[in-house]
Amino acid sequence: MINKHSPLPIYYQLEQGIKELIEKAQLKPGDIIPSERELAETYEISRMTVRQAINNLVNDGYLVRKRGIGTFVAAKKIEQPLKGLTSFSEDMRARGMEPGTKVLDFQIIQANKSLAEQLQIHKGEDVYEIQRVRLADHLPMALETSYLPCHLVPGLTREIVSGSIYKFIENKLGLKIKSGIQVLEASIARKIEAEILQIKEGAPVLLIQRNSYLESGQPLELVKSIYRGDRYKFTIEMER
Ligand code: 16G
Repeated sequence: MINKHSPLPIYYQLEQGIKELIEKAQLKPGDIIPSERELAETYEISRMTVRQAINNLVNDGYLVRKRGIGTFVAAKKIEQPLKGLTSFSEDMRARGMEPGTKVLDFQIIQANKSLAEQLQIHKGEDVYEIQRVRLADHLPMALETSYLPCHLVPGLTREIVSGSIYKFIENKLGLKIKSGIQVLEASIARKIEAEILQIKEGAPVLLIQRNSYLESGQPLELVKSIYRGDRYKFTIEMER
């Protein structure tokens, strides 16, 4: 796994080597990794170098450290195709996982200038502001803040948003959510976000903004989400 004559740093070679074993399923989720000392002895490298490789793999979500027990191969990341305009609840169910939602905030606010522009409504109009933690099999995956014009989604309650908003809009209101634009950006978790998502402050996250539209072209929602970088990866299918 390690070539001391390679121009690549040793920590990097070890990191790539372990990653490859995980990707080839020679190391499986839940498997324990040899200790720092054992790895250092096996490859005749320093413990500092081993620690650097392991730290990077922990940050990237390939390994998890359990204090006092050891370091283990993490559960596989959720691979989300960026294709259909699906909801979180649908995505999780499609994978056989149980979607969950913790509502942190549900209130009606008056749109400021920028919100009014994005939702194509007048400044001061009522908008739902909803903050939810989205869970998969009881584990927090994303923190989502949604804004929807009240007049488009009458009767929305805290109880409804603890389930699926899209289901309510489509099945109860009979509206068709037609299209969306999504922007993805890399970032790191701030303290409060890290606490909510149960990750370390400074851990990598993906910021996603979705603007979605009804058949009429009217903007339905503006959603800003923070996804755990250690649990999620996104795939895009392309043709040429
Ligand atoms: C997804 C959408 C979000 C939408 C939500 C509805 C992304 C990045 N965001 O989380 O825009 O509001 O699904 O989910 O995919 P729900 O129907 O389960 O409430």
